Amino acid sequence: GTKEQIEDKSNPNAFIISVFRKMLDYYTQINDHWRRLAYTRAITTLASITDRRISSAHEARELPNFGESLSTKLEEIVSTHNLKRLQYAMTDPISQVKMLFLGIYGVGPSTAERWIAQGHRTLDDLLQGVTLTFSQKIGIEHYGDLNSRIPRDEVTKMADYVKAEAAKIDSKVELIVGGSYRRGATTSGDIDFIITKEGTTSNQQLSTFLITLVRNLGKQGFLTAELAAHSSSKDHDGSKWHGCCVLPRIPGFNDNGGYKPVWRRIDLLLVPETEYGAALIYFTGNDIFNRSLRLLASKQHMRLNQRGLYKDTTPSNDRLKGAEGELIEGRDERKIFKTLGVVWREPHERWC
Ligand code: DCP
Ligand code: MG
Ligand code: MN
Repeated sequence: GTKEQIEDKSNPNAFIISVFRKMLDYYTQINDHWRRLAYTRAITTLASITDRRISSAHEARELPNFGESLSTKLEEIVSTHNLKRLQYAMTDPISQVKMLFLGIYGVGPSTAERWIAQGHRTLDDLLQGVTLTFSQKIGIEHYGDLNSRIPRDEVTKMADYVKAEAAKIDSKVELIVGGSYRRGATTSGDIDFIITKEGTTSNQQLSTFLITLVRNLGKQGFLTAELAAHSSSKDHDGSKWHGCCVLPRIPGFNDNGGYKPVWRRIDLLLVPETEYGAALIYFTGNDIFNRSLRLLASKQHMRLNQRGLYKDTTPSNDRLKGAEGELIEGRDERKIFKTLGVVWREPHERWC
C-alpha cells in the first residue's frame, strides 16, 4: 500500500510511481474502476522503465498506457513535486467521509456511499443510526488500532508466537508471513500467514490443524475476533481465517511504561504443498507485481493464479466453471519465475 515505508530507489521514476500509487489507492477506495485500471497500467509501464527518467508530458505521451491526462499529471508531479488532484482528493470533505467509512473493516464503497447519502458523517453517526454487521462493529470499536500500521518487529513477535503454538499441534506444519512483511516493509497493514505442510495435496488435509490452531490461539486471548471475509464466496471453504489478534505482554518489548493491547488484523491461509510456490508469489505481491506477472503469463499463452501456472488451453466457458487447464508448475516459486522467463526477484524486490 501507500503507507509502506520502502520506495524502490533503483527505479529512476520512483517518485512519480509513489504519487500515482496514492492516486491508485484513492480510486481503489472510491471504487472508480476505470481510473484504477488506468493508474495500474501506467504504474506497470513506469516500473518497467529502469534506465531513464521521464520528466515531460511529451515524453510520457509516447509511452504505452499514457494518455493526455496521465501525461500532464506526470509533468505536474515532476515539475511541482505535487499533484493538485491528489491534494483535492485528500481534502474534499465528502471524500474524507468516504475514506473514513471505508476504513471500517467490512465496509465497501457501496455501503459507504449509502451511509453518506443517508446523511451520516461520523463513526458516531453510524453507531447511533445504522444497523451494523458484527465485523463492522468491531471495525468501528477498534478503528484506530486496525487502521494503524504494524511495526515490523511486532509482526515478527506475532509470527514467533503463532509458530510456537502451531508447532505444539503439528511440528511438520510450516508457517510463513507473506504480504508486505515478506517484501521487507518496515510496517504492515496486517499479518498474512501462509500455512502449508510437506506432502499435502489439498487444503482438507490441513483443515483440522487450522481449526485446532484457531481454537488454541482463541483460548489464550491471542485471537480476539473472527471477521467475515469481504464479499468473496470462495472464502468459506475452511481454507482461510480472517480476524483480529493482540500480541500478549512481552517483558522488555511492549511493556515499557505499561502494556496497552493493540488490535491487529490477521489472515491465516491454508495452501497445499503442491500450490505453495504459486501461493507464495500471490500472497507476497505486491498487487501490481502480481498483475505484471499474470500479464506476462498470458502473453505466453499461460495462466498464473494463486494455485499455479497453467497452460492456457481451456475454453473460457470451462474456465468460468472453475476448470484451470493443464498445470505446469505450482510447488516451486523459482520454477514459476523460470518458466515465465523472468529473472528471479527476491521478495524485497517485488514492489512493482
Ligand atoms: N493481493 C493481490 N491483489 C489484491 C489483494 C491482494 O495480488 N487485490 C496479494 C498481494 C498482496 C497480498 O495478496 O501483497 C496480501 O494482501 P494484503 O492486502 O495484506 O496486502 P499487503 O500485505 O501487500 O500490504 P499491507 O501491509 O497493507 O497488508
Ligand atoms: Mg498484508
Ligand atoms: Mn492480508
